[in-house]
Amino acid sequence: MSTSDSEARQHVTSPVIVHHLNDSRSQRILWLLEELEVPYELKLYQRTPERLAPKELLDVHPLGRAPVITDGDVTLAESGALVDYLIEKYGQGKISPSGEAKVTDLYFRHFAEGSFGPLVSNRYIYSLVPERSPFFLRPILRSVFSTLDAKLIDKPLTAALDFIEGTFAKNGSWLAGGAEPTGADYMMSFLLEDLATRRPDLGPLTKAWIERIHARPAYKRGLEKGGEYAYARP
Ligand SMILES: N[C@@H](CCC(=O)N[C@@H](CS)C(=O)NCC(=O)O)C(=O)O
Repeated sequence: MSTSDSEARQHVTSPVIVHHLNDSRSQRILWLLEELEVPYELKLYQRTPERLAPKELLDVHPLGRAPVITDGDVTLAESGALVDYLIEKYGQGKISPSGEAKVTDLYFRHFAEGSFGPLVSNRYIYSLVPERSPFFLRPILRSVFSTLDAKLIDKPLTAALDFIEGTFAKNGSWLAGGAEPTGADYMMSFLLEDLATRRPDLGPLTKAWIERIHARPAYKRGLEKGGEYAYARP
């Protein structure tokens, strides 16, 4: 059997299970698997009233967060690792940028959870803490966290969004350039979708990119299968 026959067979009999949490980063994994046309089984987990993952996810991975996949004997968490793993194992060369695009793709795959994600998450947490506090503390906590946001988040987040907008101006439809999304777009999707629901001043090219993603049939299939996902409906 040739390598490509073996890859094709592997493709059809993929034993991938995605442990998917509603309203979460695991939506980007469903989008990727749909684009790659890899069959997969979905196990759905519902966030608790505190918006945390349910304890059942701890049975799959010691950190109990989404996304996690199991693929035969492999159990893997961390969406950047999953995007790389799935593209390498099941991509059949469909997502293989080269030259400058390869470097840009590498950069954004790491920038997403390494630098950009913490800014997005911290902004969310800073807004959440006062609202989840006893009512008599809220005014003071709002003031403290809004000062923290202004000092620690606003400037780097604005710079990052300008940089992302500039990347679209340079590279066109997708972050690394080219006619199809690459790992960079899968990795950045959840974070910019999330931000779009709370920060309406995203650049026009960034907004158009989100709409381009939402219009893709594979994205829509993933959304339908994954269920509740607040961020696809800004
Ligand atoms: N950097 C990790 C982040 C994982 C993460 O924080 N996932 C969130 C969902 S978006 C989660 O499971 N939250 C529930 C919890 O922390 O209990 C990744 O990209 O996979």
